[in-house]
Amino acid sequence: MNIDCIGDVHGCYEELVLLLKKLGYQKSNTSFAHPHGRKLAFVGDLTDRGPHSLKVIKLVYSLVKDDQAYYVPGNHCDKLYRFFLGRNVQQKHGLETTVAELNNVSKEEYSQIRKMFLFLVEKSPLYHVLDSGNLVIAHAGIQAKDIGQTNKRVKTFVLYGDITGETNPDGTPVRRDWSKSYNGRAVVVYGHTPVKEPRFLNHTVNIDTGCVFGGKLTALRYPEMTTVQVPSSMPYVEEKFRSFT
Ligand SMILES: [Mn+2]
Repeated sequence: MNIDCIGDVHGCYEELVLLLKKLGYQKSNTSFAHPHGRKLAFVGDLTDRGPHSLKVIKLVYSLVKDDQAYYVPGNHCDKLYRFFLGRNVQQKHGLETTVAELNNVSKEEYSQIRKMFLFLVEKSPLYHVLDSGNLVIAHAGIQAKDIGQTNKRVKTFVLYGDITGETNPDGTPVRRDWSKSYNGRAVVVYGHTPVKEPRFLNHTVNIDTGCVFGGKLTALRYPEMTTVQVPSSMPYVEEKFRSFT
């Protein structure tokens, strides 16, 4: 099973198309396909902050519908999902940019995009277990003992990471480095925490290289375990990147 895993896109549509082309995907109707039958896997956070969230939703919807891609939701996807369901969610931390795009399309297009996004979230698992259990795609990661489980605690972990409930001085949630103690045999590919370069540790790979913060959009080729990247067109925001010691 050959899969190209894609990090957090956050509305960076142009970078995504460039990355798909660089990976060898070719345009077919509304989506893309690989001549050697490779598949894509998105680690979630398709929207918010970047310039073209709606185009990213449409493209990933087409890819998933055509069985060219796997998708798992991220915390931003979960919030947009609840927005589309009419729940009272705060339009901040990037959601406001996606809502602004939605306010600029016709009623017909709005309901079309809403349907596409509900399909994506409702038809996808919280995390994907692929290649006979050798590969797991989870937005913020998952602990080995939780693979196969889907309770509320696992959902929070998969969407938000190993949070303590405390906040850093800058207001961001404190996140523990779960990958440091990951002891599973399956390779866990995840995103959520922007890093300057893909981070390989204990059979885990963080491929969120902060495209929306001016970093790069990264793909991890599985099982080759090599990366392919395109630079971001967004302004660089140094403080958004996490460094590990
Ligand atoms: Mn993200």
